Amino acid sequence: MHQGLDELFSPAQVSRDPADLAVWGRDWTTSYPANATAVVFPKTIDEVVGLVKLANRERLSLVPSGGRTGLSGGAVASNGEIVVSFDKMNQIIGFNPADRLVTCQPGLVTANLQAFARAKGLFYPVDFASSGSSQIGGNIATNAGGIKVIRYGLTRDWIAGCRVVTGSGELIDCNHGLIKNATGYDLRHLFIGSEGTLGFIVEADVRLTAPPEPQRVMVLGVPVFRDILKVLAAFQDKLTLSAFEFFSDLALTKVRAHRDLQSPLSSPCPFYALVEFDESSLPAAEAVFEATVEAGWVVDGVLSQSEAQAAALWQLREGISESIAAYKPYKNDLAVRISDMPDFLDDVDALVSRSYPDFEVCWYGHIGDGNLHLNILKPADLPLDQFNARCHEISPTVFDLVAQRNGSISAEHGVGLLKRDFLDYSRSSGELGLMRSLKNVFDPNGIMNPGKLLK
Ligand code: 2HG
Ligand code: ZN
Repeated sequence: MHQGLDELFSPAQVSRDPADLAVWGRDWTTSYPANATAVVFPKTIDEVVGLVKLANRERLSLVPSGGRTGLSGGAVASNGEIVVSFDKMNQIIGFNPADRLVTCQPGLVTANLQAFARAKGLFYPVDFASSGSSQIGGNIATNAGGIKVIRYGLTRDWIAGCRVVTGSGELIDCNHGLIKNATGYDLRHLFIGSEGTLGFIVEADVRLTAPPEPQRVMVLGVPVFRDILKVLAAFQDKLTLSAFEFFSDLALTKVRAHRDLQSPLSSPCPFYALVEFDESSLPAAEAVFEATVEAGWVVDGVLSQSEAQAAALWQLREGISESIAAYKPYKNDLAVRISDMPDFLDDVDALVSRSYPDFEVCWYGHIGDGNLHLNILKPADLPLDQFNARCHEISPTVFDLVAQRNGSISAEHGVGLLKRDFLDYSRSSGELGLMRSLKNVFDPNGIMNPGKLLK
């Protein structure tokens, strides 16, 4: 089957082994079956060009695959597609200290990029729980966010250039690592966040920066949901934050049970905020902490005294997603402006408590970026399809609350398959029409990750 693949690649670079197809045919989403025809492992850009040309000639569908840590089904192959894994294009191929640029292949694991930057006395600030397996190409294709966005922005902000093989098999070189380049449409930004629907990112120039001071972490107990925003404003008024995260007590219970972790405070609280900042801001942070206690927004808090303690506090937040995976959670990744967040929280909270009195609802996320992760946990005795059907019934109402505020139905997890049919809650029909036209320009035969992002 697909003989052309065997002409293009060595036997070690093509697999049709069902065990491999089951692994490379999916990401971290649980609702879509893996059903790939083959997985290929290109080693060079030329091989990717050859593959895309072959796919155009023979009308083969290609699904790009990085670390497969996505949560929206963007890298799932359910319809007999060929998975294109970048696992064998995983090297750093250049470093220029004067430009502070690393040139890397798309399969480079995020944590390896972070470690490389550290070894050079520099810092790659985009970080998330999946950094040990996610790959830079996938991060770019989804414009990955994570836990430091409040200070350092998203993946988009760190990509100074990229080489891309478009859906018609043309290799283009975008922006060449320049800081300034006012020569018209910046195609680089079209590919960032395009979820493999326009082309394959085959090389990237990633910007590094100076490392921050040592960091301190506080975890605060906040009894009232919307008061978390008052706490955020109080901190932001007095210091620059590296992170401002939150989680509910239910989320804490799950992560503690899963990883056998200590409770951060002496008694439980309905919500917690995790604040990270430079060590030199400690006096300011302590003063803000006292003011928030006096105001009645915060009831208790803990401050890291060592790097190990900071890491332990971070586990309470970063381990949540993994700790609830076994509950087959129905995921929402919502964003509104910070100024809209207090009322949005009230409305979503009221809606889910009304709609799901019998379900556990797990709240956490990057509230400092206006981004909420709302995970509805499946009761053990409810079949998955019935559970998903019940959640689907409410989704339009949740998305209405998002749309009323011009928010986003996918803040950082992408659209993939999971949010595709709801895209019009966040994008106008005019925008969707233009997005489809762009897709046709870059991928005229519709071979690039078909069915993802756009119908
Ligand atoms: C996180 O912030 C990740 O932990 C995963 O974006 C969120 O599992 C989720 O819903
Ligand atoms: Zn997140």
